[in-house]
Order: sequence, then C-alpha cells, then structure tokens
Amino acid sequence: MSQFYTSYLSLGSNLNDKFKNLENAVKAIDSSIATVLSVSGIYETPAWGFKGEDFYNICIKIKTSLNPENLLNQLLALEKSLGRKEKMGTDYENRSIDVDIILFHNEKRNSKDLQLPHPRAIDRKFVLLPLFDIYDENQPPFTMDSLEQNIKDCKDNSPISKIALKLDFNTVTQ
Ligand code: PH2
Ligand code: MG
Ligand code: MG
Repeated sequence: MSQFYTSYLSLGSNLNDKFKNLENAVKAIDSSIATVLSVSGIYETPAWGFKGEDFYNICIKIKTSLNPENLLNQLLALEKSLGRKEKMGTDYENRSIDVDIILFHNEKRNSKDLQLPHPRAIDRKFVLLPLFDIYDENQPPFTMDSLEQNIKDCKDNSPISKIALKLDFNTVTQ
C-alpha cells in the first residue's frame, strides 16, 4: 500500500496564452503525475526579479505517492513537454510554464536542485497570496509563524490582483 503526501505547487506563465498554459499544466499534472485537490484563483503579477511580461500565477494542492525528487523530475519533464524552452543564461527569463514545489508534507531538502520548503517563497507575494487561497491547517507552514503572519511580514509590495477568470476545478481535473 503506498503512502500519499500532500504538496503545494506554484505555477506561473508569462508567455503567449497564459491562461491556456496554466490550464494545460493543471490538466496534465492531474492526468499523469498527481491528484489535484484544489486550485487557487489566478493572480496577475509583475515579473519579480527581472524585466519581463506580467505573469499569471496560481497555486495548486496535490496528493502524490511520489517522493519529492521524483515529483520534481516529473514536473520538469512536463514543463518540457508543454513547450518550455531551455534557459539561455543564468538570469530569470520569460517562460510559457514554470512549476515549482513550494511545500511537500513536512519534508526538508537542501540540495542544488531541490530546496524544501521553497526558500524564496516567503519573500514573494505571487506565491504567498495564491497559496493562502487553498492552504489548509494540516500543512506545516514555512516558519513558526502562520502563513497569514508571513504575508503580513512580506516586504514584497508588487501590485498583485486576482483576475476575474478562474480555472474551473471540474474542467481541469476531468
Ligand atoms: N517566477 C520566477 C521569477 N519571477 N515573477 C512572477 N511574477 N511570477 C513568477 O512565477 C516568477 C517571477 C522564477 O521562477
Ligand atoms: Mg519559479
Ligand atoms: Mg522552476
């Protein structure tokens, strides 16, 4: 019998049809990698840390029997299959789809390829606000403080807004 774990992923797109890119990614995750349990609202967010188009960002909650390393490998393969181009340099670049593991049960990692909880999430409202939409109290938070307190303390003042469009959970998971 395999054990299932809950994980929270951040998805972002700032190229071409951002809504479709997010929708396709959630559908593909649910059909071939993990069970999608919830999907946040969609947030329009300025590119953080580089000059680029605005992003659409969401967070999703999943249930998986994969370990974090295998989940990461499958997500990287999925990004590729959805058309994400290899990075050209060391700086952030515009991307059709990015999927990052933010929290994975109570797992901690500190390798070059995988750090858990995601070390920069707590500084970024484009992760914290969608995460707050779907976060449940069973998930150990980033710090001793609550996620709500993390959001209050976050110094990221980017103008972020929830848009009217929604990814319909039933449409993306069926
Ligand atoms: N992702 C980054 C860097 N900057 N900015 C926004 N608004 N949204 C992102 O998803 C994002 C970013 C690195 O992956
Ligand atoms: Mg990222
Ligand atoms: Mg990434």
